[in-house]
Amino acid sequence: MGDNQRPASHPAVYSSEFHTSVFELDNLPDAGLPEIAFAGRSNVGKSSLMNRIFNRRNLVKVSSRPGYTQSLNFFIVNSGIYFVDLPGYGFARAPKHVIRKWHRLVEGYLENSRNLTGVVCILDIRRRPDPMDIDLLNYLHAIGHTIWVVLNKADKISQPRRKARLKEIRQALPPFVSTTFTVSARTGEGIIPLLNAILPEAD
Ligand SMILES: Nc1nc2c(ncn2[C@@H]2O[C@H](COP(=O)(O)OP(=O)(O)OP(=O)(O)O)[C@@H](O)[C@H]2O)c(=O)[nH]1
Ligand SMILES: [Mg+2]
Repeated sequence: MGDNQRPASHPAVYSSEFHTSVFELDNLPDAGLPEIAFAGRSNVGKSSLMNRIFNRRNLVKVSSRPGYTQSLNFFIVNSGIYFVDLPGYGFARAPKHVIRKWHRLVEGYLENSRNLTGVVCILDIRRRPDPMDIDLLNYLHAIGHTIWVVLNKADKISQPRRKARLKEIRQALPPFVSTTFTVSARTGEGIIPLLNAILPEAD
């Protein structure tokens, strides 16, 4: 499990590598490492955000086609923590059996992983959180997970319009969400404050 031999792009992440893709709950890795999961609506930029954090162009597979990520994808960060890319929800055209499988896999993981430190819940800053987003947040809160709410694609909203967007989004979020992180996977804006929150003990 060597490092990337790349210059440190960020004070908190100095190495990242793909570990495994999990399609069945029986195959979850049992290394006992702490895990941080990335969840959110399909196409919101989960995989892109992870690439940005890793400073890798395509370590995590990205597609403009919604529903691209279908498995739980485990990456080892800084040789000691898993970042887990989850398949997105709300992919309207997904066949029913795919949606059922998503629920089994993702919920089974979220409810049973003993190593989950928290879940990064990603929203599109251009859109009001919808009932599926709110359901996910309430569900994670109910099962006791730490949640970081991230508003991605900030590059798509001009500075003058941001304040009103943030206000609208925050009003729609459940009251237990006290902080949001505005980021752009495309430009890298906001990534350092996010990492400082999710990796508090990083150098
Ligand atoms: N403008 C802009 N586009 C983004 C940003 N993040 C992701 N995208 C684009 O959004 C699309 C979806 O990105 P992904 O990272 O594959 O999204 P995902 O959430 O992993 O999607 P699924 O795997 O389908 O759940 C791609 O075309 C990305 O290039 C961002 O910060 N800004
Ligand atoms: Mg993805």
